[in-house]
Amino acid sequence: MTSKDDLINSMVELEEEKTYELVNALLNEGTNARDIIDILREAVDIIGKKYNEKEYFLTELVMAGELFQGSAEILEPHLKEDQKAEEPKGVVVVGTVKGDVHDIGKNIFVTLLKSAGFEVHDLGVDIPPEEFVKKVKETKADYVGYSGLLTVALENMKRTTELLKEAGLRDELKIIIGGLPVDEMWMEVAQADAFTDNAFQGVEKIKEWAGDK
Ligand code: B12
Repeated sequence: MTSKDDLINSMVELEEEKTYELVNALLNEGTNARDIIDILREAVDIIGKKYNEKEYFLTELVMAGELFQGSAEILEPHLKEDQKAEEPKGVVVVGTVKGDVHDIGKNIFVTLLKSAGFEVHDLGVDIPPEEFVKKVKETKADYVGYSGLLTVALENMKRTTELLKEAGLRDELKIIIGGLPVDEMWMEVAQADAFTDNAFQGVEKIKEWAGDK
């Protein structure tokens, strides 16, 4: 039997092949794909601590991001929920706000949302407010998700909502914010409708808004 610690160790050591092998092994042994994502996140936290202690550097953090994304691709088919409806359950525009390039968490949220049957437009990272507004108009989005891990992200979340208001789009939309530091204060400043530091909860929130609980 593959243990959770084997996967954590292999990810922390940034062993690419071994990490993918262990992800596959855990899946084959019946471990839930969501639980595997949680294990990987634990490993990223350890990598982050090593970075703070100057044992690891930016290169290692970037590699960790790539490993996480590669593992998420293996897990994606196993995250699919029962999808009877052909029509998407709603249109969601997602992006990491201007000034911030962290995208590991955002990518997980996007993967889960697609798996849950939503049409998702992922803008990427370092996205200026104007680009959110343009995409919301173009896609007639129902929901918007801002991701941000840096303290400076908050100001740009706020600015994005203000621009959506100016464009007359805010009332038709529900906005959710996500990322490690977000809390109720962030939600209020960003004038969002919900916040979470957990991608699964974020998807549950959007499903609730879409009337699909
Ligand atoms: C990996 C990492 C990086 C990588 C990012 C790689 C990538 N492709 O994303 C790189 C090396 C690029 C990086 C760069 C920097 N980083 Co960095 N980084 C991290 C680290 C270690 C992990 C972040 C992570 O990916 N966690 C794992 C994911 C899965 O968790 P998550 O992001 O929280 O996402 C989950 C939820 O929050 C949620 N979620 C996320 N987004 C969204 C969106 C929505 C809509 C929803 C619903 C949910 C949701 O879903 C996810 C799963 O549940 C953190 C420390 C830490 N332990 O968190 C520092 C950290 C975030 N970084 C930090 C800093 C300072 C930087 C740099 C400024 C460093 C530098 N000196 O250059 C640069 C900034 C560059 C920039 N302009 O953005 C600080 C931020 C401090 C602050 N308060 O502002 C942290 C906290 C480290 C620290 N303690 O100092 N970093």
